[in-house]
Amino acid sequence: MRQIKLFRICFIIAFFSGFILTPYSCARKEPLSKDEKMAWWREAKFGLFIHWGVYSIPAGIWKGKEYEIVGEWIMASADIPREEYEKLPPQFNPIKYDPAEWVRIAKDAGMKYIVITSKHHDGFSMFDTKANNYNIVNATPYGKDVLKALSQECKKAGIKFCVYYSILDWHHPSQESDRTKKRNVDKYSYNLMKEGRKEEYVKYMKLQLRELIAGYEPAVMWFDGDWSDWWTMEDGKEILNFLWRLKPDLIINDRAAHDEEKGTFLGDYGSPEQHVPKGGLDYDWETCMTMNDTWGFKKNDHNWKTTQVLVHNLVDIASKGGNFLLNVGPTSEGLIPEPSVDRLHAIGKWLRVNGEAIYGTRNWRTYKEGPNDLITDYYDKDKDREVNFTAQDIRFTTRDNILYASCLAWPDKEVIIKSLGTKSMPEAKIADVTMLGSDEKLEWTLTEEGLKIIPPKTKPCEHAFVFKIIFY
Ligand code: FHN
Repeated sequence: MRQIKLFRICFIIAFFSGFILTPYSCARKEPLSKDEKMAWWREAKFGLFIHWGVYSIPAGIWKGKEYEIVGEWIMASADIPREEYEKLPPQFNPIKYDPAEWVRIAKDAGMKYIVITSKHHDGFSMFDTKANNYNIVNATPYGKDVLKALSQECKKAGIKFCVYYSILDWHHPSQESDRTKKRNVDKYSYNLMKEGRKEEYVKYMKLQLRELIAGYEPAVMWFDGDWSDWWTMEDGKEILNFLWRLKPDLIINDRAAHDEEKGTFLGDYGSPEQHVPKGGLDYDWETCMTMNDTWGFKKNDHNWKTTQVLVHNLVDIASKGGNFLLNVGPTSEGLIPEPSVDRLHAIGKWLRVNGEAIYGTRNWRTYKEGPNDLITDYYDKDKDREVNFTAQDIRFTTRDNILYASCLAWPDKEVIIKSLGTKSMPEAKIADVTMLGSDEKLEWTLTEEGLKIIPPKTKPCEHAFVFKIIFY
């Protein structure tokens, strides 16, 4: 009798001291707030986009003809009938695919999440779906689930695994591509939903989305391809709610339900593509960008952005409060192209010195000083992307009582940060000024005109140079 009494007393103490997780305490009373859900994503700042599919076999060339458009659009741009395109999966055998190496490359680059195409517009699934046999396990000699392997390596490495999913589907029997009907962008083909087939296709989509949530636990669902007339905002809203019932903390981008005319969207963040919004956006956003001019691999696309241009994009995006999703298009053998790997390594090297000015920061009262802006309309292949920045071209990020001022060129003489002048910011009480990566003591004075800093003699890195300004 005494033991039972003693047990009861211990249980009550343990329960109220929280040592015992009860359904009540471990099942949250209320769902995650948006800020709680987005916290890791806002900290992360930099992710890897991977466009990988059977389109990496033609790699931009079909029956000897080179196609201008991005590699993953070859089925539409070369008007390839389904039966013809279906001859590609039996040739797909990425024996050099090494998911651990891909994750190592991403981690070395300083990336915190990976978004990979689970199914692009061509309808071919790069994961083990039961929805049909048109997938990497059932339709290729490779026969293994590349997404499963990557998700496992991401988990081991502490990198968030995320998936891209295309709403439109050029292979599914419910749809047909109608090239006579152009979208507002003339090079994009148009896909139509056959009469009475939409319900069947939405069911198919939901089966695959359920498989992706249950089997791969993605942190982000990156939708794309919602521009066909047969897909409405209502459809998008329904699919978002369907997913949030399955995974309440799932982050979803804007592309399942966005109204281009009104500029409105449902989902957790905006996804400007191939450009950086001029002054940033007043909601969560992520610029997605290619390193050359294609998302999916093209053997003859060598128009690579320099590491300097990529680092400047990363700094500019962070100064405006956004995330940077930088793309690679692996080959049909399963290799990330060498020029991409080199650039990712160089960006990682820069971040190992300057990462504290990017990760977990937010935009300051102004994002920039200086005369120049990035040239980031990357759809124009011929436009020169290099900008002759000066040391007075500065981008700001901040966290707590620290301001980071990133000069987009080496300051070989005194730098003046005008935004900190005693006239423009009388309340600024500066305790210390250093340069990230340098242990040289810096001379600085705060004047009406601005914070004047004599830079260190030795460069601590390349591409962009960060003053760390600590306020009292
Ligand atoms: O049509 C796709 C394209 O192939 C690629 O996936 C990009 C990536 O953001 N999204 C669409 C074009 O906006």
